[in-house]
Amino acid sequence: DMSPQELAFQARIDRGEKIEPKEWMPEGYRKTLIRQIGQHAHSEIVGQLPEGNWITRAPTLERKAILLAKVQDEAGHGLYLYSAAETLGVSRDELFEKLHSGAMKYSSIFNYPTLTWADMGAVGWLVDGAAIMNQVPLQRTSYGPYSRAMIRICKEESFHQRQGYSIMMTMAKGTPAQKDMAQDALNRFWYPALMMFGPSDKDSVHSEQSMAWKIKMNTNDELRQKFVNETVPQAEYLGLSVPDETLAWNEEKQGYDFAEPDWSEFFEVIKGNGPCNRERLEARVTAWDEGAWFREGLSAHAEKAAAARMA
Ligand code: FAQ
Repeated sequence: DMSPQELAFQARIDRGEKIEPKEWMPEGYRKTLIRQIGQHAHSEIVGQLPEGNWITRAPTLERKAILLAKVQDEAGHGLYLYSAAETLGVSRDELFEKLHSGAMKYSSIFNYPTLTWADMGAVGWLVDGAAIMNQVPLQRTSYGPYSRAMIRICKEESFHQRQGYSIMMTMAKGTPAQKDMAQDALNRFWYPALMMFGPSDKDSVHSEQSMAWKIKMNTNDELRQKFVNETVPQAEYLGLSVPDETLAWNEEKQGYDFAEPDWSEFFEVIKGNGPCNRERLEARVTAWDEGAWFREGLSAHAEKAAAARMA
């Protein structure tokens, strides 16, 4: 039972209007956006860690420069998304505090380790590939600052996805040992990538309301299916095999039948018990603590500059 104000708000959403920061919105809409945009921002920042792990060990200067640029883009995406969240009345410090205390999540995928150089290929190809699949529809999301952030972010994500696929092509066409590394990376990242879309629709608590508000444009299962349909031919082109014996083209649904990820593993990872959860959070908290002197210096400088302007 919606109030007249809520009915009018829903009618704006249904007409495809964008909601802007200073406008009235239901508290639930605001809270859901802060949760989703905040978690997305945290994912970008924590997502720098698995790839940052390989910058010093990239095989060539060119690969190193490309990887460095990609990881820098992720910092930019994070800052862009924190700014979008701030327009909803939450401060950046509050969001960081919630990440560091474990009160807010970040994507499950970044709790898996990156063991070999081929993982840089698999992350770009599969993780950025899944990210794009989810984020392209979000360019049409109802909240103005979020949708505009997505437009810019998607352009960079598509470069990221291609750089990953380029690494996979080199590895898959390389020596037998390199091809084995590429296959191993695909084996380890396939199911975690499928988990990025969230739990199956029947277990997704937020989908229905978020889709009515156009905070989400598709269900988790819809996007997961789309990802599998697009990615399987890419694996075939590489001459690699998707680690799913049940994988089969289904003519009727014009899509692949595929095995679901192990959902108990997913729920463990989002509870904090994945292979790298502790290490990732520790790295973020340490970076925050060790950066205190720098933040203080910036604030002191800003105060001095403001005082000088007043004088
Ligand atoms: N990981 O009711 P739903 C990137 C949680 S891309 C962790 O279905 P919702 C780029 C969910 O929060 C990755 N938690 O939830 C990059 C909820 O718990 P809560 C980031 C997950 O929100 C690439 C509970 O499960 N992208 O970073 C996950 O409607 C390479 C119930 O689930 C985005 O964030 C998960 N995978 O749908 C960077 C996109 N899935 O909050 C570096 C925007 C679900 O009540 C390198 N987000 N949960 O405690 C979304 O589209 C949605 O939030 C979903 C989840 C689809 C992720």
